[in-house]
Amino acid sequence: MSFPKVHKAEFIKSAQGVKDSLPEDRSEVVFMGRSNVGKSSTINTLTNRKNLAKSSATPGKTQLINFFDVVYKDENQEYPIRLVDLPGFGYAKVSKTLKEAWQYNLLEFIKNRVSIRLFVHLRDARHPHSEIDDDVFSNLQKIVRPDQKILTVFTKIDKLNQKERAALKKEFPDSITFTNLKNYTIDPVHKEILFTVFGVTQ
Ligand SMILES: Nc1nc2c(ncn2[C@@H]2O[C@H](COP(=O)(O)OP(=O)(O)OP(=O)(O)O)[C@@H](O)[C@H]2O)c(=O)[nH]1
Ligand SMILES: [Mg+2]
Repeated sequence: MSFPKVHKAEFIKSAQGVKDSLPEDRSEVVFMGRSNVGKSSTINTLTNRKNLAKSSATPGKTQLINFFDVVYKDENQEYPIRLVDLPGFGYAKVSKTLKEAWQYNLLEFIKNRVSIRLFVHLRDARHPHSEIDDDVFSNLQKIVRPDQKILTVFTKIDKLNQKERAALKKEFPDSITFTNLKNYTIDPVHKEILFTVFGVTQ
């Protein structure tokens, strides 16, 4: 049997918070991380689509919660999931009021949404000890439920040399190291999604 592949991917909706989000009718994989770390790009790489999620060199591009419905498929079966692109945290150029409103909305969202099964925490491979990411990770650990998992993905490893990549892997053995540039495989992330949500192994 071959491993399930992305068969369909479509943008469904943008929301501001819990209230205007989609009904919780599909298992969700949430992408979170600092602004500009590569959340939207990673969703595009995963779905093999150039512009499904809007990515930009300007931090703060994603300002709403964006939902994408994705269907994996193998010979026998379809595996429907939902990918959720969250606004990045740590973006300095918005007003304090807007920042606080976002933080409140995002926290409400990740805490209360029962459909979330996997938190993908993206971190910049060049700054593996960033304090804000350490805070996010420990706060996630406090709220994660038994049916949920946190996956750390280090992005932008194209910016590291071989020695630095090996050191990163050694220090964070449970993480996935990855780049959206060049032909680097994103299969480990697909595998983690399919295993966590559907128990698919292979
Ligand atoms: N070198 C390198 N650049 C990347 C990688 N992934 C994304 N980028 C670039 O980083 C910038 C930000 O990428 P986005 O995917 O928009 O980042 P984001 O986390 O969605 O940002 P916000 O929506 O602002 O929170 C873009 O210029 C991307 O082309 C990567 O793996 N390596
Ligand atoms: Mg984005």
